[in-house]
Amino acid sequence: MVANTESSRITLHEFEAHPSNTDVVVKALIQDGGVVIRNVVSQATLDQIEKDTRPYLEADKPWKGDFFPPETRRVFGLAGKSATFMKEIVANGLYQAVCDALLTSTHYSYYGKTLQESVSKPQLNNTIIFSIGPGAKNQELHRDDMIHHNELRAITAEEYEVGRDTGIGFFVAGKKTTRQNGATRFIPRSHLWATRTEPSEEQAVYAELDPGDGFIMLSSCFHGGSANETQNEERLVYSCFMTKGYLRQEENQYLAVPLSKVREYSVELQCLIGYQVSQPFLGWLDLDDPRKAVVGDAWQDNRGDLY
Ligand SMILES: O=C(O)CCC(=O)C(=O)O
Ligand SMILES: [Fe+2]
Repeated sequence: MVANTESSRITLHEFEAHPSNTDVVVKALIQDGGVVIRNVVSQATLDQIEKDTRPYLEADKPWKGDFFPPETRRVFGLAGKSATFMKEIVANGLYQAVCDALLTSTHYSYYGKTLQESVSKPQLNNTIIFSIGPGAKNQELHRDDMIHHNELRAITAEEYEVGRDTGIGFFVAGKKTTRQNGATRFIPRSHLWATRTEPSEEQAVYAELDPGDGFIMLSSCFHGGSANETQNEERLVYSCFMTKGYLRQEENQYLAVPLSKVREYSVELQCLIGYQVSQPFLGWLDLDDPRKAVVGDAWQDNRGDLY
């Protein structure tokens, strides 16, 4: 993937989807803001996710307003609709390790004379499938961290500090994505810009992916879904974002996902969906861990972990 202007001739890094690549992916993200990940999921996994979600995609209606072109269809609330999406994409080992490295927050505050350490782990921000149909126009370039009012100053990659980004996205191709059919385009290194810097289309590159490949991107990067100039190809992308544990989730997981579905997941996935406390004291239920609601009567008091 190469930028199409002289000024931003950048070749993006590509890595295999293995957790042993966490450090190199983190480094590449700090440098470029986005990185291609090869072989995230198999065709069989893509088929299963499509089987789980195609009916919802078909039932979706055109967007009112101009954030999405009318030819785009979406599915949300994937935790309640496709366990395969959750286990194979959201919980992907490399993606989660990268999110842990860049979105975990550790805060120190005195309780009397004791300096108390509080750790806030990343949580799921949203889950969306994007199907861009033939004839769709470009979605405008935007930064997804606008949702968290993330006002940033311009820096160099060397000055990047963990904590600057409020989210990290993962876009996995359900079908081959090309420049012609509407691949996600993004501006490399725009995560280093001040927030109020105007983007220009000439700086964008296209995340062209084979089915099952993925693209990890910092939320502060300018990007957008692209025009589908083909006659009959669907641009299908399975996406999710993670965010910091102390920020509000973009997609309200507590309303989007029935508790009966949450109960079917591993403890790790339940925590990612939002059934965990962000230390100190954020998100409690009866001053206890919110997993209490998932576990029910068998719950053992876990109040000590709030703080
Ligand atoms: O469809 C895409 O490739 C990206 C969509 C997007 O960026 C958004 O809806 O925020
Ligand atoms: Fe976006």
